[in-house]
Amino acid sequence: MRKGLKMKKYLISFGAASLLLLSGCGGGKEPEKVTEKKEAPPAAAMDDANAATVSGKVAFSGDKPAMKNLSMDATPACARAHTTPQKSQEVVVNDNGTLRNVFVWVKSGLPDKQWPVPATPVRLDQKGCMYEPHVFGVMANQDIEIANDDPTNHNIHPLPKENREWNESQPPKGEAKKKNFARQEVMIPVKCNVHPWMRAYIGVVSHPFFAVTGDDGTFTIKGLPPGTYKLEAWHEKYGTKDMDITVAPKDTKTADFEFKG
Ligand SMILES: [Cu+2]
Repeated sequence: MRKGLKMKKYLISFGAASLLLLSGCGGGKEPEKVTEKKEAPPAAAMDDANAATVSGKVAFSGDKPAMKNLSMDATPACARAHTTPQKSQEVVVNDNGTLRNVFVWVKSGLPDKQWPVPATPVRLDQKGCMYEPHVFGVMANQDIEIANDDPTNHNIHPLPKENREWNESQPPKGEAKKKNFARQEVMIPVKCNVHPWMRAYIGVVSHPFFAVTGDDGTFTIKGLPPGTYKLEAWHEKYGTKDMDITVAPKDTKTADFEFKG
């Protein structure tokens, strides 16, 4: 009787262990990167045949704020890189009345799955003592390649709340650094300890459904599984706006946002 019970227990724990092993194998090629989670969620199969697309534009209304010129006089090497004064990128209103550098992402509604992490890094340049791009997205655990194209030292200092903070200098034309953030965090501000005007924002997302508005103020998010989602648009000065959206298989939906100055 007692022996039988023990055997049953053993069988149950063995079953649980093999399940864990199986789900571990399903987590993708890079199991070492999901060690933070006790149990990795199952790998997401990208269903391209049924994928939906959400696109839209981010309008700006109200008075367009005047952006101040950045003073780079403290570092002549930075000032020399520009023939005209550089403006703060805090608010960039495009010629067509849209807002640039808005980070749009699927905030909730996706199944809890392990989305494939792109092997290609996202590049962050330091050029003329400005970050390029000013706002960008990356998947959790995807590499960010940070390059210094300037003849001066920079000191890259991301200020995360959910991820590990770090702070490293990079010599002129120094070797590119490869970094990544393990946890979702929208957004992580980045500053340079040498040049106080330098600022970038990184959106770290656990899935690939995000985009940033460019010089036409539009964004496109492709490959979405059919479902109901909360979209969020983030802007560094004007904050966030949410929108609920439902997409059917192969749907193409429009989601327009507006921020007021
Ligand atoms: Cu710098």
